[in-house]
Amino acid sequence: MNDSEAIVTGSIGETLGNLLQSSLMSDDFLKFVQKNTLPLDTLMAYYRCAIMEVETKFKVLNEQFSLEYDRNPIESIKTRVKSIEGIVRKVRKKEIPLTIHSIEQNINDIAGVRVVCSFPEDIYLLADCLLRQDDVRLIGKKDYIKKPKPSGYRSLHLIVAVPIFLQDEKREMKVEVQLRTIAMDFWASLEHKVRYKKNIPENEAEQLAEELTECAKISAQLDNRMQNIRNRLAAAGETK
Ligand code: 0O2
Repeated sequence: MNDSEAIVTGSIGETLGNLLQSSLMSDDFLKFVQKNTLPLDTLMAYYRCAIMEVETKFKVLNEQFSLEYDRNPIESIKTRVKSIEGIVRKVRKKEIPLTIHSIEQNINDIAGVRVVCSFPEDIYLLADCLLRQDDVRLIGKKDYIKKPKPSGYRSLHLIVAVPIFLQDEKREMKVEVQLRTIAMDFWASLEHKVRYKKNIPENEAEQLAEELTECAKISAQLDNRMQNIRNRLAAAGETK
């Protein structure tokens, strides 16, 4: 057991465990964690540093493309650190021990970077450029573009480890990178709203899910057609 694990399995860890067992996901619980758990705060700061590293890598690539080819493959980059509540939910879902060590080992998406592109081919181009960098280690890849989820969800997910450089230490941190087109992002944000909307009658929820699956197919077709147009323009020497 490492130092940070020892701290959380002490009195704070015990209390967290009890609160979890009794399903107390209250504000008090969250405040308590934020106020008392220094190792968690430190870990979250490390994840924020890792996000900065990865976000900068994408910004650099975008800048280079802009100089070299006069176009920006990236429309926007969104980043987030998973909330403590989200982490606790994942701990419960995965049935892993509630320790700092286990959270760091088993939860891969505490640090999240979402890169939104206009065209599907840019997703793979950017993913390749990122993974070729010698300080980026690929841990896992899920290609929901080639194989969409049954809901219709599409995106390319990479779990990477990147180093962060602290005062006396180099530390490898995991970051989940989600790459998607504007159309995929639009779809996912609407689907997310529907998914978490409570009080929708069951048959209405089913119809909405069907409608969303249909929209996902249409948006995939749109992505492909727009890509095709861009490729034809490039072939005609109008763009790269
Ligand atoms: P949030 O708040 O977006 O972070 P894992 O344990 O992480 O390996 P998991 O959770 O099945 O297993 O990973 P997966 O399938 O790669 O998906 C993780 C994230 O992808 C989700 O994060 C969503 O952001 C997104 N995602 C996956 N499937 C869907 C979907 O059907 N619809 C939408 N809108 N988003 C999806 P979280 O953990 O849900 O939360």
